[in-house]
Amino acid sequence: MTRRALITGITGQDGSYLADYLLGLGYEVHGLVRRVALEAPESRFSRIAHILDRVTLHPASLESYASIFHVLSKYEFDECYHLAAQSFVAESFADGFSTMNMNINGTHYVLAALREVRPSCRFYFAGSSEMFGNATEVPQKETTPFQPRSPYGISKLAGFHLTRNYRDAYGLYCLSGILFNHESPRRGLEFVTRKTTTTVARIKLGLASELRIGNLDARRDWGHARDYVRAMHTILQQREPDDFVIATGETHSVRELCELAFAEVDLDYREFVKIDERYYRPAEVDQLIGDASKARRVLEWEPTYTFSELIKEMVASDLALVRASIH
Ligand code: NAP
Ligand code: F7E
Repeated sequence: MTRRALITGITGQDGSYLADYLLGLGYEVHGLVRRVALEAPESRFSRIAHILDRVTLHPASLESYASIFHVLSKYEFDECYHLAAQSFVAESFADGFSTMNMNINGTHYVLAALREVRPSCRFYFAGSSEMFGNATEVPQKETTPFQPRSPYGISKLAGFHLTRNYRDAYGLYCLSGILFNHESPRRGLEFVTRKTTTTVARIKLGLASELRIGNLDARRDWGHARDYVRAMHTILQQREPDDFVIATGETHSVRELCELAFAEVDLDYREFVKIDERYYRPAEVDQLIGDASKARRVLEWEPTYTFSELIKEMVASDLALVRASIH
């Protein structure tokens, strides 16, 4: 029988790749979108334009329990991937209240509505390595204590605990993926990888002269979103619900990212990168590196992209996009 999945945040980077992946597996895919997305489809649907005729979209907001309840009552969903969130860490410092409201209450609304009308639907929560924050253990795994350093990290930790509590208290099949940074040509322009690769393309094609950036020494474990959505699906197919760290096990600095991205177009990053303190965070997470050995062992999950393949693909994609915008 055809399986039916609901993706909140289907218009985002992960939601769009997950929709591609689930359609490929023969799923009936539904997405929850903000009304504004329906009103400005050209820009808001750019990542799912190629599958719009194959997915069913429902207007709903993370701020409205009623809208979420309504969608969940209408269809018998087998799986729910809760990816919608205010996902930009820097923005969470600028407006911690909105981030908390959306990410904590939004998650609670989805869980509460599922419990009410679809208790048999499996639920995936998009947890984050930002929950580890100032980690006391290197590399970080499922048992590493959480020490979030941003309102975003705190909101994700609350969502993680809500998810665990619904599992323990009400017996729902619900779990969290604790995903380290994952990127792609569909990454939002504000995140450091995409900001770098798109600016590299603009510099190469004569449309920009510098890349203004913050902390070059921050280190992250960067994987490819395509690999990570595959992990989301596999996590939800296990007999018992359980939480998993998903990561590559490698860490690279923002400086290395810049060096690599500029080298792709035969430029020296030192000539173009300018430090701009506006991009420093009030509390930085200096380094993250994940230990995904449990996922490798239990899920047989492995990343297929290396860091340099990821950055190569992003630079090539941004060069093509910028070229197309010129002609
Ligand atoms: P993203 O590109 O920023 O996508 C976020 C999605 O959430 C978009 O579809 C957005 O809709 C939707 N959304 C935001 N506020 C909403 C609201 N009030 N009501 C309904 N929808 C709302 O994020 P992503 O990179 O795909 O990440 C997916 C999830 O994984 C997020 O929860 C993120 O926090 C988490 N995560 C990401 C990473 C990573 O490295 N990418 C790592 C760990 C965890 P619009 O298109 O309308 O804005
Ligand atoms: O920053 C440093 C910045 O914004 C990465 C989200 O998907 O992954 C993402 O969160 C690092 C930080 O991602 C700039 O200070 C330097 O140390 O690309 P980012 P993030 O904050 O790691 C986690 C796992 C999530 O869950 C989130 O949803 O790069 N950095 N200079 C900069 N960052 C940005 N954005 N811009 C700069 O100019």
